[in-house]
Amino acid sequence: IGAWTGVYERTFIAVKPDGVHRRLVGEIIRRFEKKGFHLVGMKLVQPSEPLLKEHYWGLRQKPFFSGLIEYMRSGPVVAMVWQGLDVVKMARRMLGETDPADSLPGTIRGDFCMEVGRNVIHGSDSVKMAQREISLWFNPDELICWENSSQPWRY
Ligand code: 3AN
Repeated sequence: IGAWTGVYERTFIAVKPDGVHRRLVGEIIRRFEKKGFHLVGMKLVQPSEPLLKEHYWGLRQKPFFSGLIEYMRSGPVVAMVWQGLDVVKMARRMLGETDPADSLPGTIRGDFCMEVGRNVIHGSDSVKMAQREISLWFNPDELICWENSSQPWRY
């Protein structure tokens, strides 16, 4: 019963254009599903420049900022919200480090990419950032609220 009564976090995960192009969407979803997290929102989007600039606002001073925005605009992105116990931190561990070279085998970046500028996936780095990113990418009515279901385990 405990597993259903805790306060669940939500995190924002996005398969970046290189991940979509390389057909890694299914593999990534599979990993999050098998871990036990609940998918509460998902869409394929071509992100606009203003959206991406807002998303990466904290990196606006970095020398790679314009290249990052260009890369993120190069194709559709699969935007998702995953929910579960400690999901923000655990998802970051599943992703690996920002630089794939520092990412262990078994992590998504460790298994599927080589370059920091083409690192396949995004995941929120804190609960606060997750809330900000979820509200930036999703409308509330695009998210499913499993807690309100009479049988929350049947999702
Ligand atoms: P993370 O995505 O692991 O949270 P951030 O937030 O520091 O890492 O960086 C956001 C994104 O910016 C990275 N996923 C990567 O695509 C890009 N990036 C970060 N550092 C560099 C870098 N040194 N050169 C090129 N791109 C970078």
